[in-house]
Amino acid sequence: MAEQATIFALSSGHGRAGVAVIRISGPVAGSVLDKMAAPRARPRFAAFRRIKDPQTGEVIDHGLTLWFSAPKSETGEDMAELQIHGGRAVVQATLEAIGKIEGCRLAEPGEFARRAFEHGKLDLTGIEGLADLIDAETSAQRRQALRQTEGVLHKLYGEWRQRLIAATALMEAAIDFSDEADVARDAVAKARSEAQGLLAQIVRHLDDRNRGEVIRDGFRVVLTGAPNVGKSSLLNALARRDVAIVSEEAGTTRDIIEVRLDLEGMAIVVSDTAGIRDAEGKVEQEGIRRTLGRARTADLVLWMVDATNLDAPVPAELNVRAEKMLVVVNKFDLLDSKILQPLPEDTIAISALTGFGLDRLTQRLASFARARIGPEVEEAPVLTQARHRQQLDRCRAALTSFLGAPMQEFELRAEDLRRAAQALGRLTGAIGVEEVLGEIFSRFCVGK
Ligand SMILES: Nc1nc2c(ncn2[C@@H]2O[C@H](COP(=O)(O)OP(=O)(O)OP(=O)(O)O)[C@@H](O)[C@H]2O)c(=O)[nH]1
Ligand SMILES: [Mg+2]
Repeated sequence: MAEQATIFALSSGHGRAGVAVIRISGPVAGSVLDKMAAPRARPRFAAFRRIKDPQTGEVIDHGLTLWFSAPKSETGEDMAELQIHGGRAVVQATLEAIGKIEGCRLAEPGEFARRAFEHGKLDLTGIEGLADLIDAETSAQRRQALRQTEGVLHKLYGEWRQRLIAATALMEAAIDFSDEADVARDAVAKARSEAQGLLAQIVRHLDDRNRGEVIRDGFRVVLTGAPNVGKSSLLNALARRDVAIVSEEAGTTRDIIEVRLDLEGMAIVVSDTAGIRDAEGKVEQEGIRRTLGRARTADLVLWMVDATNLDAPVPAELNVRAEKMLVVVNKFDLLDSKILQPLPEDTIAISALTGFGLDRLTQRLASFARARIGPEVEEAPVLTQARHRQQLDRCRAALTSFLGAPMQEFELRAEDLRRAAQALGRLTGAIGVEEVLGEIFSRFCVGK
């Protein structure tokens, strides 16, 4: 293998800051320290040094330096880290100085993570967990991503794959000893019972109502109602900023507008939509089509009505199951409190204008989300990504085929098990994953 380039990048955020962290990984990482911040620090100990330009000797900054020799580093290669002052000019000059050293070049997005993967420091599920951890906006997302970087999925899927490989070996033994009926029968029986046990576990793991994906991607709430009931006003009130246009003109909103909220540590994605009515205009009709589509995939649909027109019926085309629907009565401020009529049961009264009832509404949203996500169980790893679900589905299909077909066809049945194991290998990155690597690593920013 050709010697890898040494890569470097600003790993902390861009822009003015107290401290900036520059990471360097690859074969000449140590000599970067020798040339710019000598003497080199003891491995894994911080050392305060002057940081110099390797060509002119000019002092660029003072800062902490760290040295990790391979393989005990995040990437598994020699690595150095400079913690310098976070001014733009300091960072710029330091990056330029490192770039002058032979063998060094700026890292591409995700390249540090990719090297960690290539050196076996993390499997693919761990890398995906790392990307999720960096993107995490709520505490539930953070906890889930952290568990994944710590290897819960890697361990689970790795174990399953080992069991499948062992079962495949049993089928191969059956092929080798096919003229000794007893031995072959025994081996097949063992392989079958192993496959049955695994299939049950995988089915249970898949049948989780997408909990992990909801934590990761957010609980989806869609605001629907007739035009002018105040959907956009409610969105703005929940977001505490002016995201959507509000106007007394009916049919204002056409495109779907989304905001992400953090409710009690859970990510909630609220979408404002076009009001549903028999619209004439093509644009508005398209808007309504999108509303209905979004409502179909939502975790919860809010049907909003105007307090002064409580009888507005839910349109038939908004075909949502009752347990996924919450009726919200808006513009409560317009009712004369003396002639308050009782509200239909299980509805929530609010005023997007005055803020009345919004606390109660957000509490209800959070409790819907909590019910959907379920309690966070530390030990039981949950599926977090569609990519994983896809490979697990393939594994399940191969196992089902294994168990459903004639066992005498040893070769074909061994092939079923091999396919099942391959699906899990693709999941963790143990085999044939070139096609997904680019996509996974491009999610990272430069410096990670
Ligand atoms: N009095 C009162 N007026 C409100 C309230 N919420 C919204 N409005 C007013 O109702 C009108 C329509 O509000 P929007 O938020 O644009 O309604 P919408 O449901 O998004 O309407 P479309 O986008 O046309 O479907 C605006 O004039 C708002 O100021 C409320 O709680 N009380
Ligand atoms: Mg609107």
